Amino acid sequence: MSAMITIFLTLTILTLSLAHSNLGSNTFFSTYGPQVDLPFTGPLSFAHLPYSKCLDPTPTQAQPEEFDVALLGMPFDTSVSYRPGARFGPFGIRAGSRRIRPNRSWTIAWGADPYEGGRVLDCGDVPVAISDNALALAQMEAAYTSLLFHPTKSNASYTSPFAKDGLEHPRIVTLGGDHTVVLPILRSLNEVYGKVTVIHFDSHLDTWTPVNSGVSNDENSISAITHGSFFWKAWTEGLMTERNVHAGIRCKFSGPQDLEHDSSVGFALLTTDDIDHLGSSGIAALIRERVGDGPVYLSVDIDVLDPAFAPATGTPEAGGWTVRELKAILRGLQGLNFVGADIVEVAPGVRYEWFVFPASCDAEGTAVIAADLVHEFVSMFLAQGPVREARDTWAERGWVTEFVGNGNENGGWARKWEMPG
Ligand SMILES: [Mn+2]
Repeated sequence: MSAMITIFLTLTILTLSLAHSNLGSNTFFSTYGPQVDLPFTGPLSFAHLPYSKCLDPTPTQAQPEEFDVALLGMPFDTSVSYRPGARFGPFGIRAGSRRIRPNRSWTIAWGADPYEGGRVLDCGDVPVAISDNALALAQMEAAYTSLLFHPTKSNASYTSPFAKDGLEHPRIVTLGGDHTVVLPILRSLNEVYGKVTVIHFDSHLDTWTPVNSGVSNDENSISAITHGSFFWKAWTEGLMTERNVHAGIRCKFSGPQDLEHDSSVGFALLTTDDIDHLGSSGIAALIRERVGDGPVYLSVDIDVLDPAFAPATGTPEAGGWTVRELKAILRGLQGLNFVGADIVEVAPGVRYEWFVFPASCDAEGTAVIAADLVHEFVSMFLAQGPVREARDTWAERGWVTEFVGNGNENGGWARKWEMPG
């Protein structure tokens, strides 16, 4: 019996090696070229970027150990006031990014592909404790700090002018997770930059005190730290300047005293409805004026958008901005001194249709939007110049553009593009 097995194994090995040697030069590579990722193939990293477990002493991928921008998932959702599920945010955002790829990410607005040159790396997720929030916060802070002190890839000096040690530190785009993840992030940033100014897109204030909002009667307890109180906590710890700003606020309050308290912890406020008077550019201009030229941290809660666009989130609020409006405002912030950014409260698990009918479900739509916003953050962080319009690109290429106005002094809004014949 064992002789038969030996013969069988020998024949099998012979057959396999013959099959291999018969390939000759007729390999997949020689016939079809590199093993590229299609939108629907490959392992799950953000935008098909290289993926590395950057928190390990020996990263899983030997090659891309240096980066200028890192993506880091924080799948933490155990301090929410309503629906949990944001622990699936990093997975969902990566899945929503599948149609973004290096070499297929050039946009008119930025005039560049931010993934060109290998400066962006997906560093995976922080393994967070699921039954101990104090431990989870410590883990997220340690992870963020580990990446902050990672060497950068290029010689550019985006962050060194603001760093206490005068060195260049990478910028991290965090994939949440519920909004509480910003507290360990601000604690970590404080080590490098001191106080930072926060630009906070959200339908909610997130500055509520735990006692007044009824989530805890002990301000010093870990139970006091939730996704609705973390900015209050960050303020008490001296992590933020007095020039912070909320944009897109429209939730329901306990009364005007919530707004007074918000103002007392360093925030100014732009409501969702302000866009009707100011427009996207007016909103961006006020934000810029407010935050000034120091180090700025950008935090975007997906629920700043209307639930018509992004329903897969834990505490949806009706009457929000469109994706296009939010992107226009974000682009208006180009040139500020961002030291980091996040997209939080993406909870694709809220709608389980993802796995049943992905083409039309709410979870996928929300995740596609979140991934697109991450692409905007990365593009803005690595942009070489101001945001562009199509006519800038056409002009560079020698193509003719013509304004067709309505004759008034504003010159008219319709534009006629004459393509080369
Ligand atoms: Mn919110």
